[in-house]
Amino acid sequence: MRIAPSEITPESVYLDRRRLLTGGAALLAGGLARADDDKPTSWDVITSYNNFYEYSPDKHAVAELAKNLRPRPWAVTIEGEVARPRTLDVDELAREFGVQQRIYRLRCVEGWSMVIPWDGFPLAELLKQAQPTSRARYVKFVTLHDPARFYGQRRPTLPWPYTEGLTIAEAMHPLTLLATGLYGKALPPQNGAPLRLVVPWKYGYKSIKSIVAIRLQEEQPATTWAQAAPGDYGFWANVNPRVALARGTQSRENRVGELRKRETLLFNGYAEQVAHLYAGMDVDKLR
Ligand SMILES: Nc1nc2c(c(=O)[nH]1)N[C@H]1C(S)=C(S)[C@@H](COP(=O)(O)O)O[C@H]1N2
Ligand SMILES: [Mo]
Repeated sequence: MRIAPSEITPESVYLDRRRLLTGGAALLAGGLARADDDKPTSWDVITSYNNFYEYSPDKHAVAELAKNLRPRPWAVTIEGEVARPRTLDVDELAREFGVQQRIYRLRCVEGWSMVIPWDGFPLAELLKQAQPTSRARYVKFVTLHDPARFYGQRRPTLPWPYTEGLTIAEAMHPLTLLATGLYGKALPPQNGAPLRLVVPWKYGYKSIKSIVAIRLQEEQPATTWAQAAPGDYGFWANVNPRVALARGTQSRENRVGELRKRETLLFNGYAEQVAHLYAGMDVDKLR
C-alpha cells in the first residue's frame, strides 16, 4: 500500500491527536503509559542522535552516513523452528500485518532516554503466522551484513552481523513491536530502516535495526553486545534502576532535551504489563 503525502500526519497534528488519546484508547492499546509526562521527543532529535555502529560509534555522524542504506527492496526471512518458514518483502509484510501507532519510551544504557511514536505491528502476529514448533524457545534477530553499505562493518568494532535475541514469551508479548515507521513516515535509515525491533521495557541495544532474519531456535542466541562487553550487556537487559552495570549506576536518566534527570523506572515503566514474564525469577539477578 502506497501512502499519499496528503495522508501523512504532520507532526503538530499528530501531537494534538495524541493528547486526545491519552485518556483512554492509547492507554488501553498498551502503547504508552503516563500521559503528559511522556511528551514525544521531536522528529529532529529522534533522527539526528542515533546509535548505529554499522555506520559509526559517533551518534551525530550516523544520520549523514546512513543516507546510503537503500532500504528497498528488502527481504526478511522467518526461519528455524517454524512450520511455515518464509522469505518476504518488507512492504508485503507491512501490508499483511497492517500498521499501528505506538508511543514508547526508549532507554539506552548510556543514560539517555526518548519518547518515540513508532509505526509498526506486533512481532507476535508474524510469529503466530509462521507457526513456531514446540522446540522454539528463543527468537534470534540478525541485521544485514554488507560492508559495502555499512562502513562500520569494515572494522571489527563489534562481532558482525549485529545479533539480538528474546525468549519466545518476550517475543510474543503484545508490546514487542516490529517498527516500519516514525511519526507516520517511513523509518529513516538512521533509525534502522526498513524494519527494526522495539522492546520498550529493555535497554535500547535489544531494539535491533535493519533486520534481515528472524530465527526461532531451541538455544539462547549469542548476542552482539553481550559478547563485546559482558559486564555491561547481557541477554536479558531489562531496564532496572536497582542494578548497576560495569559502566555505572542505571538509577537515573536524562530525557534528551531536558535539564533535570529523571528516576529510571523498573522495566522502563512497563512493569504492570511485563513483570509476569519474569515470575519466579529474581529480576535483579538477570543481566
Ligand atoms: N543493528 C544495530 N541495531 C541497533 C544498534 C546498532 O548499533 N546496530 N544500536 C542499539 C542501541 S545501543 C540503541 S540505544 C538503539 C538506538 O535507536 P535509535 O538510534 O533509533 O534511537 O538502537 C539499537 N539497535
Ligand atoms: Mo543504547
